[in-house]
Amino acid sequence: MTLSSLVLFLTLLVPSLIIGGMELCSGSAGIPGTPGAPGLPGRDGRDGVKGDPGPPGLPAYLDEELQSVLQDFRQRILQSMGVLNLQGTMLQVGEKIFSTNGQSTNFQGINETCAKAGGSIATPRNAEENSAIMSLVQKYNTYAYLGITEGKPPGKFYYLNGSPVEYTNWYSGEPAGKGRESCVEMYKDGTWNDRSCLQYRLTICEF
Ligand code: MAN
Ligand code: CA
Repeated sequence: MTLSSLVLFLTLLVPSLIIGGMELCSGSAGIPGTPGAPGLPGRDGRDGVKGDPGPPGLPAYLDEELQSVLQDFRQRILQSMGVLNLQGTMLQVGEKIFSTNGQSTNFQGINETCAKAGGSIATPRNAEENSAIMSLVQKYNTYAYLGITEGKPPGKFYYLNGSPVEYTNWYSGEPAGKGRESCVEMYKDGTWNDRSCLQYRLTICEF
């Protein structure tokens, strides 16, 4: 028996090896562990193909269920408008509605209040709208700021959307602030004065 076949013989006979001075005993395979937890959901797939068209619908005016829902909406809206009109806090001029909460604050506060309510600060575009705002100023006996501010050059005024004012109703001699008065207040007679934006003025919004 050669030396190499002796080594092979011993290796097969004795299932132990010595590696780097550490003795490892080989045994039979253990029982498999329990399966791992499920993974995270995958990403959304791509959109599927467009479906077939649905069955033909009724024209809206023949759809009784739809018509009854619309009638209920109409009834509810008319009820709410009746209540607001009676309270006198709402004034309709054409498509526009002016309303006040009766509170006074500075120009920035008024803009925030109106935006939160889903509207914007009252901005008269013609004499009729100006009169509606004036009636609220008179009722609450408090001047109101309008949605108009001074831009460049000083003495030139713009709507809050940046376009130059068209309709105006300045008090005689106004605007006279020449860059020192950047907001516009309405007096009780409906005329306008350019004024610092930090006064407390009546909150009137338009919707
Ligand atoms: C007077 C006028 C106005 C001006 C105010 C400011 O009423 O000069 O033009 O805006 O004072 O207090
Ligand atoms: Ca002024």
